Amino acid sequence: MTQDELKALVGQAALQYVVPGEIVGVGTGSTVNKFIDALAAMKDKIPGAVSSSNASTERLRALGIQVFDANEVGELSVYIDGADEIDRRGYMVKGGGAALTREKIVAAQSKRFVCIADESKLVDTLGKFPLPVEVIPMATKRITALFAAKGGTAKLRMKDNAPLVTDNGQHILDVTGLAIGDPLAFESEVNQWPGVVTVGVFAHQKAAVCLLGTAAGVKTLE
Ligand code: ABF
Repeated sequence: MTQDELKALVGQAALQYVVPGEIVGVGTGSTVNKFIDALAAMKDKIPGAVSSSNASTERLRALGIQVFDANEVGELSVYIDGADEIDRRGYMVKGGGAALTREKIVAAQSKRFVCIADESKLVDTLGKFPLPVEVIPMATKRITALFAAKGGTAKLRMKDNAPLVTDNGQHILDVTGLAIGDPLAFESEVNQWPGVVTVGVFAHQKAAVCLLGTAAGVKTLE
């Protein structure tokens, strides 16, 4: 099976976690796009979705699924999103699509995080994928130095020859050279550096379930 087919497989499998009659939290990325496409088949069974990015909002609306503002709704029963890396404990690195801040907000608003990913995302230790960190631009230099002290190299993410600007008007640093053995402690520490908007380690908002697309079918890790 191709990687695209594996993504479609888990996108479809995630439908079983959507609670009829309830608003669903929807993440961002190519795997989630497969989920959104599958969700169209049950759009009459749910009031709509809360979305973690402008891109997902557009896709949901184009399929006739209503999108609610996070402030208009209460706690969500489930949030479905992809990951750049996930370990067997459900800890993840996210933010390759630059939507990490809104993803963490919707994840925190949800009782259960269901991660959908192809098997290439499963790792023993987080950190091989460059860690995305959304930052306030004036703090970039200082945060780069703080990561250097941990052995990491932070690079400003660019788009069309200019720093990429997130949906929240901020910048992204991608940090290589880290091995994140204690994701909970790491997330807590980096979170309190002034100028960090969101660090792409999702340990406090880890996945409760991971639907992993493998050549043998969908594997459920809980
Ligand atoms: C989002 O999309 C992310 O946080 C992660 O960066 C990415 C995964 O993308 P894909 O499904 O395209 O691999 O969920």
